[in-house]
Amino acid sequence: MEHLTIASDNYVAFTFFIGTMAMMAASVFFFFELNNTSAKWRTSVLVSGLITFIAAVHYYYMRGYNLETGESPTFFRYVDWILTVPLMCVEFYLITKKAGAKIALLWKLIFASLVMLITGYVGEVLDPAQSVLWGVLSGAAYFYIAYLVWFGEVAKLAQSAGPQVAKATKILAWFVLVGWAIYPLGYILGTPGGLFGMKLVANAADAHKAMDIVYNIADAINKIGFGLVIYALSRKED
Ligand SMILES: *C/C=C(C)/C=C/C=C(C)/C=C/C1=C(C)CCCC1(C)C
Repeated sequence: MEHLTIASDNYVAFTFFIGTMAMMAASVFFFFELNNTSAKWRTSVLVSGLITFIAAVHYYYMRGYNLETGESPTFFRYVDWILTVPLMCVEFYLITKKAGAKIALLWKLIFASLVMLITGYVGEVLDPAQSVLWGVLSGAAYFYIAYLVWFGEVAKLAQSAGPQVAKATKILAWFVLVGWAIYPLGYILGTPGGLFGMKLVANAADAHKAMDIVYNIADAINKIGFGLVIYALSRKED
């Protein structure tokens, strides 16, 4: 069998490798810190750990796939997102539950996140010729989630859940608005439709590389950062 090493200029493989390590380290941290977490916040911190753990397993796989084939592990990327993004919705639900969040709010968030991801997958894999259309549909679901956490039910409930929860929810809302917005940038770089027909990376192979690097950076920021905000909240309020 051929022995595969990461070439020093292979930034895609490098970010898959660093992503694997970062997700593993974050998972160990969240899981071990459960011992020092009050009962009130234990489920939230556990979910933070599950998000990074699921990502660590996928990253380990995607790292190997990318190294062996040189291609984008798009299918496993989306399997990861389909598991972890709804878990981030669970985080919003858990921290606003004390202020009276209903299970219907959780389903609304999960439904919107599934629409966002399924339409994104269709645009990347099943119907790339119409990638702009699918990207716009996905973006609409994304804006709905951003609306819920900035001005809708999540924001309102967080306001009545005490200053610490309100503050943490505002930081998480910034993650959704800025951190999550990195993903459509990767999509625009990597899909044939580009930005409403304008291609930012001409060569298809380079486009996929750019997309993978952007997605890998976004995942590290959003999964680990999101979890750390929840962790910090669990320290301030026990
Ligand atoms: C841990 C993984 C996370 C937080 C993934 C988030 C993914 C998105 C916010 C993806 C959004 C997309 C659009 C808004 C339009 C283009 C297609 C997507 C799926 C890349």
